[in-house]
Amino acid sequence: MITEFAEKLFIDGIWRTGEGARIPVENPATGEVLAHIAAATPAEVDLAVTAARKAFKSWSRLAPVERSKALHRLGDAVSAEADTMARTMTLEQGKPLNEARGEILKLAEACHFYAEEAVRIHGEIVPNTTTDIDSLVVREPIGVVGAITPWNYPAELVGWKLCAALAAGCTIVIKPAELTPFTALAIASMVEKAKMPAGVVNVVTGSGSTVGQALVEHPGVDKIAFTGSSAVGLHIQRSCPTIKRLSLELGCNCPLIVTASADLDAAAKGAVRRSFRNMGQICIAINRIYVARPIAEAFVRRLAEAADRLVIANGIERPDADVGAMASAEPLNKTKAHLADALAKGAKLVAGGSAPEGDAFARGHFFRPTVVAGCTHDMKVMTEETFGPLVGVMVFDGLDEAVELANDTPYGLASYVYAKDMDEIRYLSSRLDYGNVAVNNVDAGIMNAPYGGRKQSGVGYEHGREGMLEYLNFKHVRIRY
Ligand code: TAP
Repeated sequence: MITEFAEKLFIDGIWRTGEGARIPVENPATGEVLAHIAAATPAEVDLAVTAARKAFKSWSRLAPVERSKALHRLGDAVSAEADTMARTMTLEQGKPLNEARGEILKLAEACHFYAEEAVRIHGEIVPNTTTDIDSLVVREPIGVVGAITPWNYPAELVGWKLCAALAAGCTIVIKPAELTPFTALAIASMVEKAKMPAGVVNVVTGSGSTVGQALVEHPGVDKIAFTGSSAVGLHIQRSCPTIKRLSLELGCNCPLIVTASADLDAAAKGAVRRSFRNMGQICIAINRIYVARPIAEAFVRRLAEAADRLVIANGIERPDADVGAMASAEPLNKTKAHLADALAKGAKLVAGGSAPEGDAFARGHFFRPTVVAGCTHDMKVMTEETFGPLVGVMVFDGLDEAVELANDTPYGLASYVYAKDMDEIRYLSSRLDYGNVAVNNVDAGIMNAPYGGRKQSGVGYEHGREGMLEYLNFKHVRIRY
C-alpha cells in the first residue's frame, strides 16, 4: 500500500504525482526508507483548496441523509481494509500491528458515528417580541477546513476531523505529519472507494512549516483544525493572516492521583497502560503520578513490576507486543533528556531507563518503559510534556496538596484518579482543572462525549456532537409574516 501512494497527492479526486521535493519516510523500527513523499508546492496547495471550495458548493447543499450514507460507506471501506491500513501505519509509525488495527477500527467507528450525527443537525425556534415574527436559529457549515495532524495517531486524528467536518457539510484539505503520511493517503483511497464526490476530501503532503503554513495562510481556508504541540498551535493562532475559525488540540502533562482508598492493583495496571501505550506518545498519557504516602511504597512496587513485564518488539514481527518503536529519534531523545534531568535532581530509577538489548532493537528507536520515583516539581518529567515512555512518581499528604500539585501546570487536557471513597472521588473530580477526568479507568476519550483541553492544551472539542458543532456556524433568521 505504501509504494502505491509514494510521491502522490490526492487533489480533486485525482492521484497526482507531486511536483515538489522528495522527502523520505522511514520505518522507525528498522531505520529503512519505506518510500518518498512529495512536498506539495504552493500551487498544489492552492489547487487543493480551490477543489475543496468548488466541492463545498454542492456538498454543503446535499441532503444530510446523502452525506450520512457517504460516511457510512467510508466506514465500511475502512473496516474492510483494516489489515492493510494497519500494516501501513505500523510500518511508518512503529506501534504494534494489533494496536494499529484497533486504531483503524476506531476510525471506522468515527465514520459511522458522524454518519448518524449528519442527520441530526437541528436548528431552534426562539421566542420573539411579537407573535407575527419567527426567529429561527439555523446551523450552516463553515466552509473549507484545513486539517493539520501529528504522527502519534495517524488515522484517528485525521478521521475525527474529516468525519465531523463532512457530516456538517464542510469540505477538507488534510496535511498529515511528514513522519506518517501514508496512513492519510490510504484514508484518501478509502474516500475514493466510498465514491465521495471529487474535491470533498483532499490530501497534500509535506512539512508543517511549508505546506501546513500555506494552508494556515490561504484565504480560501475558513477553518484550521489542528492537533499537535502547544508551541505550533500558538504559532498557528498568531500567524493566521485573516480571521479564521480555529480548533486546537494540543499537548499536556497529565496527572494521576492515587488515594489511600484506591485498589492498588487496578491503579498500577491503569497507570502502566496510560503511561506506556503507544510508547507514551499520547497527548493524554499519564506523565506524573501523585500517590498517598501510606500506600506509596506498595504502589510503586506494583507499578515498576507491571512496567517491567511489558513486551517490547518490532510491531510488524510481533503484532501482539505491548509496545513497539518510538516514531522517531526526536521523542526518544527528549525522553532520555527528561530522564537524565530527573536522575540528576535526585529521582530514583525503579523501572526501565535504557534501550532494550539485542540485534532486533539495534537500528530502531526503542526504549524500555521507565518509572522514576521520589520526584519533585523542579523536574521536567513533572512539568513538561515528555511524549515518551517515562513517568514520574511523587508522594502527597492530603487531598488538597494532591489537587494543588495536579493543577500546577499550564496544561489542562486530561487527568486521572484512582480512589474508592466516593467523597474523595467527588472532591477530586470537581477540582481538577482539566477537560477530561477519568476515575478508576484510563479511557479519557470516548467517541460520543466531548474531548478537548483547557489552558495551553487548546480550544474546541473533538468527539461527540460537540465535535461536529466545531464545523457549523449559527445563523439567526428573523421572519416577519
Ligand atoms: P507538532 O510538531 O506540533 O506537529 C503537528 C502538525 O503540525 C504536523 O503535521 C506538523 O508538520 C505541523 N506543523 C508544524 N509546524 C507548522 C506550521 N508552522 N504551520 C502549520 N503546521 C505546522 O506536533 P507533533 O510533534 O507532530 O505531535 C506531538 C504533539 O501533538 C504533542 O504535543 C501532543 O501532545 C500533541 N497531540 C495532541 C493531541 C490532542 S487531541 N490534544 C493528540 C495528539 C497529539 P510536520 O511534522 O510534518 O512538519
